[in-house]
Amino acid sequence: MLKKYCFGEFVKTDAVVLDIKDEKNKECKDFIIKNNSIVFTLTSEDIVYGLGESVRGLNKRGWKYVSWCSDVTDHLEDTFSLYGAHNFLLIDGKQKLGLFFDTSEKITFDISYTKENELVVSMEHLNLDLYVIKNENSNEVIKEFRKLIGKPYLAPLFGFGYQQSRWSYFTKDEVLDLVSNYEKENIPLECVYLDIDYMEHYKDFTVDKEKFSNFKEFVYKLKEKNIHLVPIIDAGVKIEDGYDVCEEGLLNDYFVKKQDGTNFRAAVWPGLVYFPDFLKKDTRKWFGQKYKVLTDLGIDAFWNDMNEPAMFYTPERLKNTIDEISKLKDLSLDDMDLGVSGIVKGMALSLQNNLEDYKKMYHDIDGKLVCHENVHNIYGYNMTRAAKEELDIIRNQRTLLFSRASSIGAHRYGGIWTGDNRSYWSHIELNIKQMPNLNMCGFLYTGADLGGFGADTTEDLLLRWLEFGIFTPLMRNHSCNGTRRQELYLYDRVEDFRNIINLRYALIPYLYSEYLKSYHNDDLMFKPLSFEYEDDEIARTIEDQLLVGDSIMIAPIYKQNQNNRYVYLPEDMLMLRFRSNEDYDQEILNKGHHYITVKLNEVLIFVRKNKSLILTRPNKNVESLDMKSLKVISYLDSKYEYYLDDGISLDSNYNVYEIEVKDNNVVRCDDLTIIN
Ligand code: MIG
Repeated sequence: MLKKYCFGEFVKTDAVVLDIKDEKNKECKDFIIKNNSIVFTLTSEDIVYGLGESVRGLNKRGWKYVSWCSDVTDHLEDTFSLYGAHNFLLIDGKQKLGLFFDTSEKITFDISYTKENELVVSMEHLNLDLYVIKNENSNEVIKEFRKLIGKPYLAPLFGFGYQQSRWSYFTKDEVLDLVSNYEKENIPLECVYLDIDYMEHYKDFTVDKEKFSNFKEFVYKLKEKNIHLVPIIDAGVKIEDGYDVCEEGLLNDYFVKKQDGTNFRAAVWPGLVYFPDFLKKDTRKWFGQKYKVLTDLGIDAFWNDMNEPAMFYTPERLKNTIDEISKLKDLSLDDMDLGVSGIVKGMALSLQNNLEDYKKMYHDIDGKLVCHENVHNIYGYNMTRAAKEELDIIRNQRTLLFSRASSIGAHRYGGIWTGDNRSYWSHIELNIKQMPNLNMCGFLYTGADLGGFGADTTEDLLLRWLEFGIFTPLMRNHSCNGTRRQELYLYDRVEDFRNIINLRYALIPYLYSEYLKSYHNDDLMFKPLSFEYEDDEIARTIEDQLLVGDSIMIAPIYKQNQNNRYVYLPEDMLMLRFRSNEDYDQEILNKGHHYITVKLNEVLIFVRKNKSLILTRPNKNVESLDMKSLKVISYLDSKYEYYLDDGISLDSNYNVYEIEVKDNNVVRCDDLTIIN
């Protein structure tokens, strides 16, 4: 059952693709309205899933969250908002209730924070469409919700390869050096990222001619090796005479305005910038077509950054801050008290991403000026939409594309990565817990900065994180400048890293097939155990074991110096302990509690009863994988439906190959070759 309740008015988000009629004033027993809040009653047993990219657990109970796309480098337990505004919740109790709060405005979720048995959803003004989905079964709620919001972005198959990033690889030589090191160590490599320093003065759609001379030749040279370069595109457009993007934007009125109609300015990496008004169709068309500058040079992959939008300061605020602070300049040393230091610190810190500055931005929506505050959460979404819509026209095939800021709706246009995490063990755990919630909100092509973006990594953390990362569709190792380097060949355990990456490549047929299933069947690729083992009270509360696709369960290690972990099996399973795709042992474990040894170079995969895992022979890149030669590891008899498409066409015209195992023999495999 799906019902829609409309409250107030807000700028259309286009998050929903179905036309559902409003239940107008009809009574609904599922919630009550109190002032500017919608209140739902929870029982103590209810689990509340959802909110996609947010901190804390898989179960969101016991905290409050604010949907407000934020450029934040602290992903801590008390961080209210990250980069995404993913307003979907699933209450898993006796009945399952899916709730989607469709709005462009800021919204707060108090989930058993103020009162244990209440979910209170508040806004400054209740301007939203609330969709309520009811079903007996969590999987069915998700299916219905995903139908409501439309098919997710579909990544190219090469997007499942191993990707290496860093802020930044500064020159062509640095990139070539990286590539040759991966070659030397025989570690597969699919994509190399170009962070902001590849540009001329951080100007979008330019390439620094000195550091990256003959760029096209360079792109094609890497293409020959099947390596894709992935340049970053930032939201802000540098203000500079003679810079075509700036001049065209000015000429055609494509930028975000101030209330008086002049263009809004702020500073980001290029210095002063204008922000394209992505809420305008014309702006989207124009900006999206700009990607052609790079696709003409052979580029087929992009990441969109700083599109909350992030700003370092506005010129007005900086000037005002300097003026205010300089008023203090005649104070004597004895006057330098805490109050003065508080003022100075406070002003400096509030230069960045200041709400008052967002309130000074205006969008032109069908000729009406709309304050940015009311549409903030759909800004990054529309940048990605601009890129995707035009790239599809320009390239007529899949482009690898993902964004930092997003809200539901954006899932149709690109993937997302989870932003500036840190090399913390707790951030591996966060990554694990975010995956199912992101899938629920429609984001399938997603992943975290493996190894951690901020702070210095360690070899064991990087290895453990990759051991989880081999399951995430977006598998990218990225790190901040100034931190310890994270390229795999730099470490003593290079053989372990090679084995892990090879295992990832061996798993690509399975992962891609399960990804396609989630796409076509509106399912989760990463599922909490409760979705499949509903009546198992222990399984219901487990947050650090996940089902990945239909056949397997994983139990990653996310703590330092721990070569053992507790694993709960909701049914008998076949445990595979991989040291490499070839070197593994297997053991049948009974339903129940286990304490299992997992050495630093080992990965556990649990095959469910009457299911099978498929693997291929790894190779140096996705292009060279034989997706139709498969090894099958089955636990008892099984039938596996192998989904496969060409990995690059915009539409996924997929085939389903059936692999049937009976009495330890593959008795059916359609057109596939079975390997040992
Ligand atoms: O202000 O482009 O999240 O991945 O390396 C920082 C530099 C801007 C933030 C992104 C990060 C990227 C960095 N960017």
